[in-house]
Parts: sequence; C-alpha cells; structure tokens
Amino acid sequence: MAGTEISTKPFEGQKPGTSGLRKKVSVFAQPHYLENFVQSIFTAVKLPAESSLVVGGDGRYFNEPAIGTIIRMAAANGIGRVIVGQGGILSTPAASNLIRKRGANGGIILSASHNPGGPDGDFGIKFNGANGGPAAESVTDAIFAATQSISGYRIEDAPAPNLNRIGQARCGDMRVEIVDPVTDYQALMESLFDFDRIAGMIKSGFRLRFDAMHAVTGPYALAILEETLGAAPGSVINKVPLPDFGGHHPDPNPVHAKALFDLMWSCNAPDFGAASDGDGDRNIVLGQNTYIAPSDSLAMLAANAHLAPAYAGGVTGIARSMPTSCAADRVAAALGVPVFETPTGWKFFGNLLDDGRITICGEESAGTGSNHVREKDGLWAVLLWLNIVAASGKSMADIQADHWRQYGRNYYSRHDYEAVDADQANGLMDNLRARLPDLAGRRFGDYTILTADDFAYTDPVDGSVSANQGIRILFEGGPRIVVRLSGTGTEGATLRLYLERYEPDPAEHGHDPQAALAPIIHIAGEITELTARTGRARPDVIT
Ligand code: VG1
Ligand code: CO
Repeated sequence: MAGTEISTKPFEGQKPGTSGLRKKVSVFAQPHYLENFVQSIFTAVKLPAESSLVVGGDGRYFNEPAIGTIIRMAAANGIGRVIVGQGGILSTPAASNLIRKRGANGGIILSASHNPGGPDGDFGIKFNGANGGPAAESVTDAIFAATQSISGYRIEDAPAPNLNRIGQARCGDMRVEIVDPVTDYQALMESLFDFDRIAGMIKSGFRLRFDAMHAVTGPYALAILEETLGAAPGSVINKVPLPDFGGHHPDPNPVHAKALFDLMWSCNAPDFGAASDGDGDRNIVLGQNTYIAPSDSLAMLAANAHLAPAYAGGVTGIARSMPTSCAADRVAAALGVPVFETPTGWKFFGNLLDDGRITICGEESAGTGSNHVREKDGLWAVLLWLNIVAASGKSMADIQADHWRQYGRNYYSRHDYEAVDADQANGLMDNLRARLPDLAGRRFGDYTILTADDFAYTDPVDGSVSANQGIRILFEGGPRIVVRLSGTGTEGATLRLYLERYEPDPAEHGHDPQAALAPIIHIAGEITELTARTGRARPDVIT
C-alpha cells in the first residue's frame, strides 16, 4: 500500500441520509472528518484492485480541496484510475453517465444539492456504484458502520494534480484523467432527443429562459441550449457557477427561483422557463402563466415520452416515490404498464431501472429521470419537455390542460417546516406512529380515514426491506396525507407534510392547489397536532 497511514478516531453521526452525508462546511472541514468518511467508503465497498472511480462535484465551497483529498486517498488505497471533471466539476447526472460510459467501478459525488453553499453553507458526499446510481441502503449502512470503528486512513504523500488542465496526470502511482465535464453528457442528450427539431422550433421564434442559479448546470445549459440548440444569447441566466451560488439557495422552487416565476407571469414571458438545482439533478419547468408541478411533470413526461426518439417504443413501467402524487399512476394504467411506489430518494429506483422494469421515474421534489443514467437529471427533463413541445406543436399550458382533461388532476402540495427542534419533530412522529392503529375509521367532517401506516418497501428485484419510510394516511375516495422527516437537512429537523386529492374534472375546482386542498390541510394539522407540538403556525416553504 502506498502513502501514509494516519491514525484517527470515529466521529459521531456520519450516517448517510436520503442522498449521502450532508453537513455544514464547518463540520466537514474539521481535521479527519472527510478523510474518515472516504476511508469508510473504501473499507465498506471493497473495490477490486486497480479499480477506476469517477470523482466530481457541484463546485460549491470546499469542492476542490475535498477532491484533492479524495484523489490522494484513492491513490493510497490502491485505486488504479480516477476520472475527474475539469476543475472538479461534474453535475450529478453527468457523473452518473461517466461511471456508466467508462465502465468505472463507482464514483464519489460531492454535493449538498439544493442546500446553500459557501463557508457557512452545506457540503455533502455520496458513493455511487458501478451502475452509476447512489449506493443501496445496505451499502450506506456498511459505510456508516465503518465510520464507527475507524482507527486510521491512508493518504498519498504526493499532492493531487492540477485539476484545471484536461488530460492525463498522476497522483503517486495512480492515473488521474481530467475530462471536460460537459462533452460526454451532451453526447448522451443528443442521442436521446431530436435536437434538429428542437433547434428548428427555436429558430422559428420559440423563446426560452433557463435559470442555472449560479450552480453546476451553467456550463451544461450554455453548451446545449445556447451554443447547440441556438437559444438566444442570454437565455441561460445565472450561468457562472459560484462557490456560494451567489448567496442564494440553488433550489428551484417558487421561493428561491422567484424571479423566473415572475418572468413567466409577466407580459414579456418566453414560451418556456426552467431551472435546476445545485448539482443539476432537479428541474422545474414552466410555460407562459403556467407552472408544471413536479408530480404532474412526471405524469406528463411519461404520457408523452414516445414523442422523443429514445422513448419512441414506449415505456416499460413508471416509478414514483411514495409521497409523490398518484398522477403518474393514471398514466401507467392508461398505458397498461406497471407502476412502482418506492421510498424517498433516487437509490430506490436503481434496481427497477437496472432490471428493465421501468423506463421513467420521479419524485415530487422536482426530480425526474429515466434509464439513461441512474440519477435524476434536470437538463434531461428540460430537453424532454422541449422535445415534446416541438413534436406536438402544443404550448406548455395546452399540454397541461389536455392532460388534466384526459386524466383528471391530482391536486397536490408539500408543506415544509424547516429547522424544527429535533426532539419536537421526533416527538410528533413517535406520537403519530403510536396512534396509527386507532386512526382507521376516524371521521373528520366529510373525510373518513381508510388506512394509516408507516410505509415499508420491499424491493421487488432483490427483496430487501426498508421500513419507517413515512406515515401515510389514506382517506376514503383517495385523498392522502403523508408525513415524514427530511433526510437531507443540516439544521434541526425538517418536517414534510404532503397533501393530495384527486378530481376527475378539475375545471370545476379552480386552479389553486392550496384552496382545493384546504380541508385536507386542516385535517393534517389536527391529526399531527403540528402547531401545538412545534409552535409553528404555518409552513416555511410551500411547493
Ligand atoms: C429530499 C427530497 C427527495 C430527494 C432528496 C435528494 O429528501 O424530498 O425527494 O430525493 O432530497 O435530492 P428529504 O429526505 O430531504 O425529503 V437532491 O436534489 O439531493 O440530490
Ligand atoms: Co440535487
């Protein structure tokens, strides 16, 4: 073994959450903190000798020094080759693609996604396997176990190479290949979609706006949307990735992407608007005076995917996370394909995609993707939407209206209560869990609870079971309340309340989901005792 062995002691709480280990930069920057977790990955995953690994991140503060450390530790742990994006940059879906395309044994992705960055912001790290997807729970459990018994880590004495120069380099005996972050990803997109048709639509006057939120998608969107598809210069805004995302949350929701929403409701609105998050795996899409809610987007993409070349043969199945609205289920039923309901987090789609059971999948949290990689993919969703608009000749508003007319509408909303006292949040969940058996049959005005349970998932491919994945309260006739604690927050607890109700004829029920869901929202407050238990009168973020 090369390099030096450094002795260390375990840190508490290095437990990966929904999408890897996420903590404040100040936590990650402590001596040995990052190193312990990286060594624990190598210990738990047991990569074969001379393995290759893809390494990259979303460019947030601490990205480059962290990648330097990872490269030196990879060299000292017998890895044969690291493939890294220039400047340490890779969007999460681009990293997934590189792992697959290069036949790498896995990858290490640095991101805290939509969480703020900078010295006072958040940082994150996760391991993806050879399929390009986030490691399964059994693997992240093993990594956590390794963090709890670690006593030393290995690190190469030689420095990591300069990551700004594309080409071959070395760190000790290990090869380091520095690649353009965009090239392979763009080639993949061109293989999936009808670029000529989209370019033709843009040439004939179709206008778009993409907000990269000063995060990783800037260079990708610029190369693809402006330089290849011909969108007017300036169509991509906030295109320079910044270590602190310009001081904003790179979270594409109505709160943090407010300027984009305002534009799409103004008299100068372009035909299409979109934004992505810190690491490029999330998306929101809008039309003139039109917002496509993420759960609806999954359903509409599934219903129209055949209009894009890669999906012309149809989809084999659809998957959604449990809290995601059931809109996609109606499309699956109409298409005669299976629908799978998984726990929150992309790792649960991996087996279904690998096994060919699904083609397309998504979450209510602005994530959609397909079997082209093993992560959700923001620009992919944008391009699929553009392909659908170009091929159908319909506006975003018409696609949405037609979809609701055909399938009905699942009114849906998520209410987030952020930085709640962790004991209070856990108390609320424990109390609710204890009362689950008594909830069935209880009446609240016109609404009667049919079933109430704590969601447990059995993976249909490998039979593994994941319990305690969120409380579901289902009412007669279909309305639904879901309550769960976030696994990505870094301050106290984030409590998420998901609310849903189906209407076959939405024309009669107005446009505003908050109004359509008002009775359910009220009942959710009553059942969870949220205000009494947390002191919160209203959510911090409504999506
Ligand atoms: C949130 C979302 C979840 C998503 C996860 C990672 O998790 O709800 O749907 O998969 O973030 O997204 P949680 O546990 O906070 O609810 V991202 O863009 O990291 O990579
Ligand atoms: Co993300």
